[in-house]
Amino acid sequence: SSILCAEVDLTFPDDFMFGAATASYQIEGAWNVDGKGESIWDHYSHNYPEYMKENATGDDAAKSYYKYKEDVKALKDMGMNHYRFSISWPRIFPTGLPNNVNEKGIKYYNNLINELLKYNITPVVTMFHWDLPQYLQNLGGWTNEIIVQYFEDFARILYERYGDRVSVKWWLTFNEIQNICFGTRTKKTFAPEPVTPGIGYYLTGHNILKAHARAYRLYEKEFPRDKQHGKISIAKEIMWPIALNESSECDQAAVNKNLLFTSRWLLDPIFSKQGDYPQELKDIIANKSKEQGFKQSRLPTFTPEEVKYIRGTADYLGLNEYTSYLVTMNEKKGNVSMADDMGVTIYISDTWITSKNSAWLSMNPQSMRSVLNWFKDNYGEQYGVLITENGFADGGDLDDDMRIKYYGTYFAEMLKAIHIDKVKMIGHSAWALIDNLEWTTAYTSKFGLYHVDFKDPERKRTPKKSSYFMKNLTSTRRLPEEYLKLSDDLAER
Ligand code: GBH
Repeated sequence: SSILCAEVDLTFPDDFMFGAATASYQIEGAWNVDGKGESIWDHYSHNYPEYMKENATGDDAAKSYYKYKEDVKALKDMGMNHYRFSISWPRIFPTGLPNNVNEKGIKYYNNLINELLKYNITPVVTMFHWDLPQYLQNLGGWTNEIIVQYFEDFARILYERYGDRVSVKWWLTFNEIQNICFGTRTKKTFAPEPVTPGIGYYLTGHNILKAHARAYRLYEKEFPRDKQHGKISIAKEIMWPIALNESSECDQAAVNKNLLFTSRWLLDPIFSKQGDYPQELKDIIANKSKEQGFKQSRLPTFTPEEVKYIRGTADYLGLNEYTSYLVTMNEKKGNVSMADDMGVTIYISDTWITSKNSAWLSMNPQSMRSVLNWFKDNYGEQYGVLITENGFADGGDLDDDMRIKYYGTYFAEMLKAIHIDKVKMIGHSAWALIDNLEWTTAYTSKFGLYHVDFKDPERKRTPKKSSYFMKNLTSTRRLPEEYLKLSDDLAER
């Protein structure tokens, strides 16, 4: 029976999955151990140390390659049902090509999966969380369509070697496609280093959509669902845009334009009934391209067969949901880039509580409910939603009260989405299980429910206060009432 409170049911449905997430480059270390090949993040951090905070690298990171049993124990101690982790492609195929399988790499993830299964923790496997084999990058990375075939080969070996265990059924092909595209925008914030904004940017998204669909269709064809019971999707990041001036029609238009360029661009081809890129997006980029002297649109086109092939290639939605920003229209002409095509400026309100060294991330719990409703209204209510990431950054203190407040208020809004708005939720994965390398921000911004001592060669893990909050949540399956009010207070800011 549910406990009702201030008219919001504060209990989590019985089948709601609690879990936590990580990604290979951010935690594993052992960058050149046991036959692993070089990834673009190894290459980038070694060759452009000036772009990494404190010249850090992921060479050792949290040493999860050696300490994975401790990571699993942390999940178990918090009473969690699932673990979202990613596979390092160059650990499996050192060059990314399928002609050379690294059995030691295969074994590492088998050990991890078996350790999870010992404790009834369900694996949620991300195939690609940004650590592309450098060899494939040398071929042009995601801008060369040849990679679609190589991604299919990579997906096949994962299904073959890991999909045999029934509880290995939650797959995510890609983490945050748009962020992979951002790798073409400027060398300073993201690997790889070739910078081709406005062209490589769209080409990257285009080939990734094709690669995703290939992995999905491959599963349908070669891994019958009566034998493997997989559910496949992507993890999409959606930051919720809010009109800078709520009564301005122009700012309202900026909200829609922002969603068009950040989210509908990649979601419509997979989740919409008609498939393909939105017509509005095609028109804007075609017109811009023409104005700029291009003979054709910088946005690549799908053939009708490709539209059909990509449409419907998801069994649920993986959602990385962190925060909001304010948007307003920007008519200034800039360089050839997605930002210029979109023509929207983004602000963070100085009344918001932002997180340490990750200024883009502010505490905006309402973004959770808004995004969940937006997705349902746009793509239908048939898709269950698994929150694949959600979390707050700080300096790494064990007394992480801000993180607790963040999770408490975001869960409050999620419960409203579940019980009031009838959004079909699968579960929640906290980012992150342990402190890790936060990409170029490296070790200056910490997201873990567990502290990792990066000065200690043993990388000792210690539970933070927030891990006890999670433990309480998984055992009571009920959110303490105070977070409803705390969330309302944050909305006032
Ligand atoms: C997720 O990405 C990632 O999946 C995960 O690996 C990461 O650790 C986690 O979130 C926390 O950040 O160019 O200055 O406007 C989100 C990472 C955040 C990267 C927003 C790009 C834009 C910053 N992204 N960011 S900026």
